[in-house]
Amino acid sequence: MSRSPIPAEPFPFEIDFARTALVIIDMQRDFLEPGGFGAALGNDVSRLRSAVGPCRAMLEGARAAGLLVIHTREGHRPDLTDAPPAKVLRGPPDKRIGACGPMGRILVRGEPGHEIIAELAPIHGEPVLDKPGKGAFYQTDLDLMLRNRGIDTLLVAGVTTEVCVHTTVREANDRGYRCLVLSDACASYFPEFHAVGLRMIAAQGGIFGWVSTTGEVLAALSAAERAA
Ligand code: C5J
Repeated sequence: MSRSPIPAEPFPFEIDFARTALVIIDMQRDFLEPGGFGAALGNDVSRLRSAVGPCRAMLEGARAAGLLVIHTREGHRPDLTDAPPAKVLRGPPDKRIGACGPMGRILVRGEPGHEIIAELAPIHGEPVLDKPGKGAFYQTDLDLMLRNRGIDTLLVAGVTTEVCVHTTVREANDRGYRCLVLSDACASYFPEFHAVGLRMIAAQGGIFGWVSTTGEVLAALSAAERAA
């Protein structure tokens, strides 16, 4: 596929879609639905819904164009051996990681709450990466997967903007990947953190990466496909 500059902050983003993957961060029931981890922390989970439609549109576009799509999930082994006590021992015991909630044990792999929401369910051939931390590179084989596929550019979407999206973009930046964050396909429980988190990525000449929208990326993808 040819290169098409995408309008972005802090400046237009040159992209080679053949070297690009879509990474959708933690669009799990535990974060987006009542009764999960996000709600247990006292958050209004409805605030994350705005990202679902744009994520879905980007997912469909990426699938149609044959891009590598990687879904991540934050969560822990049922015995919690991979969950640092400093992460678990917070808040009331009945709302902690591993406690039983309406969607099963909170933030535990294999439980209903750990699954990706139905609208964005992975399909055959799309790797699902289980991660114990905020960043998608921490204690996972993401870097290996990307390098094996010749990927150097990431389209990043998901939740939450200032936590797992930000941590992943920072990790990717340090590893030499170019990240384009899709502003409308990310969301936070705190709208002000979402806005400032995106500004932090693009500030200082793009200190961590670039920020654009799903519509701009899909338009560039269509143009690249037409030119191919
Ligand atoms: C959080 C995440 N917010 N996926 N995780 O704890 O952003």
